[in-house]
Amino acid sequence: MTGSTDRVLVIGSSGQIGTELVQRLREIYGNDHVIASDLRAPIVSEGPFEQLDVLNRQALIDIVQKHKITQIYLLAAVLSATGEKNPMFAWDLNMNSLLYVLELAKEEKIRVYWPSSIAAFGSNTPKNNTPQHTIMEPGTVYGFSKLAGERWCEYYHQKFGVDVRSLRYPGLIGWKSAPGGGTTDYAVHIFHEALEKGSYTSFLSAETRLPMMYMSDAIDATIGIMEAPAEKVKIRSSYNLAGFSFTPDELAAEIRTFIPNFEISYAPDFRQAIADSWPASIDDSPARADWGWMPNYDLRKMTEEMLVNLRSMKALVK
Ligand code: NAD
Ligand code: AKB
Repeated sequence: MTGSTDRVLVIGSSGQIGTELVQRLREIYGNDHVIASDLRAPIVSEGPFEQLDVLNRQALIDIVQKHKITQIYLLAAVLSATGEKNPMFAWDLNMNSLLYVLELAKEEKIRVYWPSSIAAFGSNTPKNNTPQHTIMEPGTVYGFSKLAGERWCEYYHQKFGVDVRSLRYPGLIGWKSAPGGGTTDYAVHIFHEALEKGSYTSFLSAETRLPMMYMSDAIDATIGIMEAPAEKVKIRSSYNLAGFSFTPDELAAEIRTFIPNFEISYAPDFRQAIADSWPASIDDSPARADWGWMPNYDLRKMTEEMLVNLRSMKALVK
């Protein structure tokens, strides 16, 4: 359990997940116990923020020591689509940030959260109900970095006793923050454009089925695994995590139940090949059995919450 003496550092706090995670952590542990950090300043800040380039190793060490950090959530990364445009940079950021944090965690006895992704799987992986342990062989630099990162996490746990915990997130959908350059980003963009224009052109084809999750469930899972007793966290590479799966066509049909005239068209680009190499659905039974993971949202509930919240947010900024 995180106690009142814990001090949490979130690296990459201004991104899609960080924005919501910091809010939720601060509601639970208090503003001053959660230090946000990123290259970019947050849009709204209700607690301490440190500007940090995580690749500046000394700056990272200084912040950890200054705030007497006991837990790190490492979210800074280049995602799948952006990674294919600059593979060397994606590898550098995604790998070195993790290695710096794991080394620091070893020295300072810090608990670490680091996310993997469904991108760690590849086109030889069983596509439906993808098991926890199976063929991996990712096809993107982002995917290589996630698979290698998983191996490093398990290694630091086994060799040095580092308390590192990880989830293989599916595509995440939320209304509070924008996605940061992934293949699943269409599933957020579609809601904005449905409300603004009544239509959307998808960069993935109509029948592309991918595992997805509402952000609120992802945050619950993240805090859930970090708070679980250590002995319940039996997998120290990364746990499969599932919400629900859908295609762009099915998501459009669901949006039409709220916006009947909504229209979707398709213009697949380079992201189609990435999506085609990923699973269509995930078996997350080990996460459910080991530390009690259970999602709350399905496609319908997520769609309704996205449209209701984005509609009020857009009305406020008009
Ligand atoms: P994001 O791109 O929205 O946010 C990443 C944040 O990291 C950005 O705010 C960026 O400014 C910051 N950052 C980049 N380089 C940095 C540096 N050198 N130092 C400090 N900060 C830096 O990404 P996200 O969607 O919030 O993803 C967070 C993590 O979750 C990543 O590891 C990602 O691979 C993983 N993940 C995300 C999803 C998803 O659907 N969002 C799915 C699977 C896994
Ligand atoms: C991406 O599309 O790159 C991410 C992910 C599933 O890792 N959303």
